[in-house]
Amino acid sequence: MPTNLIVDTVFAVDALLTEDELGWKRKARAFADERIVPTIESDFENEYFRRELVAELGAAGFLGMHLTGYGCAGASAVAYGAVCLELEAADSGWRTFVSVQGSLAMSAISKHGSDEQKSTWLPKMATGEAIGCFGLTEPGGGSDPAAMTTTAGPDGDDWVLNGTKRWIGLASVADVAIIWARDPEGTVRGFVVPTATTGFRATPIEGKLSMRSSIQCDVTLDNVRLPASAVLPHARGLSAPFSCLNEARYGIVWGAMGAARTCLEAAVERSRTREVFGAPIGSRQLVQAKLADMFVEYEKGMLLALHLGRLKERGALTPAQISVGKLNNVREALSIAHTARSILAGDGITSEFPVMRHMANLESVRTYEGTDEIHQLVLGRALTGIAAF
Ligand code: TGC
Repeated sequence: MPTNLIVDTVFAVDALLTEDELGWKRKARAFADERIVPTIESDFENEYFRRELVAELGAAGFLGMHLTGYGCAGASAVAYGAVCLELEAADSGWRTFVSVQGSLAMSAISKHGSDEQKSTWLPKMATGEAIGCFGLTEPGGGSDPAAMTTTAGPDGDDWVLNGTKRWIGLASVADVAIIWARDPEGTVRGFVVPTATTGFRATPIEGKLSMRSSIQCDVTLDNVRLPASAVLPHARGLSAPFSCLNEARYGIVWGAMGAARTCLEAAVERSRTREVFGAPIGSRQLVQAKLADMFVEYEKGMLLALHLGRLKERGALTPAQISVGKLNNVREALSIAHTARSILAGDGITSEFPVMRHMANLESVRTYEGTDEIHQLVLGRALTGIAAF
């Protein structure tokens, strides 16, 4: 069976996309197949971030593609989701790159920045000439950004930043960091920080067994002095960084289904070709039951992603709805990866198949941008009106 037959059956999700959206999807799939898949196993093994792909992602128009103006494509939410799907079908690390660049760093500037900040950074970030990162999370409170201790103190016309951030994607290769810090009144403010600024230091976190083709860092801000023009003028309070997290979480809803699809395809292919007890394992009812359950969850996840995308295009997507998508699709993608690994048996733990790599990556995806538990609590609050954080 051709591998893409799976996606074209049952609910025919591709048939629900516009020609423009299908064009983006095909372009991303070709990019993933030609530029990521051939080297991803060794890059993952060697913890190698393939820097040259950044400009190629920019040339393809994927960086900040859902934004409008300043060199960005102004594509639909579904087109962006479809690109996330195809990139993550190759590896979560590269979907993460596109998310950090477009959904977090560029979105922060686009939503909350001045005209000068937009014209300085967005065109360069859209082409990949400049890499951005997003410094929100701190060592003392990943799930609780309100526990933020990084400070921004005014000093004459300047601001001076002090503090530490953790798990900041791409920070050590970034040209610009969006840093969130508290001002003396306790209000969370955002700052556009060129990473060459004295006092900014990013150190890659070592020993990761997940997202190994990507980079996550500890960041220290030691008396980082910035001009008044560095503050994001339209960002006040935690709702500003959360508005960017909404964008990134939305991309994950789609991306996770890409990882799931690759695992499902590997399991289907194996079930047709691997013979045990004198017959293909796919002829066994137990294996077919597993495949059917994986497939049902994959198709449901795709329909959920598409529904959220259409809501987003109408400006009607709520944070609670995004939580449904992030919680469900990552949880089910991980379950699909686990089941695929069981169908592949011992070979499933090797890098001959992409399944274990996706499974390891999805553990990170399950944790960042709001853990399962955080999204359960967001939904618990939406249902009961009671916050149980
Ligand atoms: P609370 O502190 O009471 O509210 C603060 C303000 O934020 C508003 N808000 C939102 N606004 C827009 N979208 C959302 N999703 C929002 N969630 C909250 C809220 O209305 C309030 O506004 P205002 O105007 O009243 O001040 O926060 P809360 O009680 O609403 O939320 C608590 C909780 C636990 C849900 C929230 O803290 C949360 O989502 N925690 C998880 C944080 C998280 O996802 N962290 C991961 C960050 S990942 C990352 O930084 C980059 S990973 C990629 C990489 O760099 O590699």
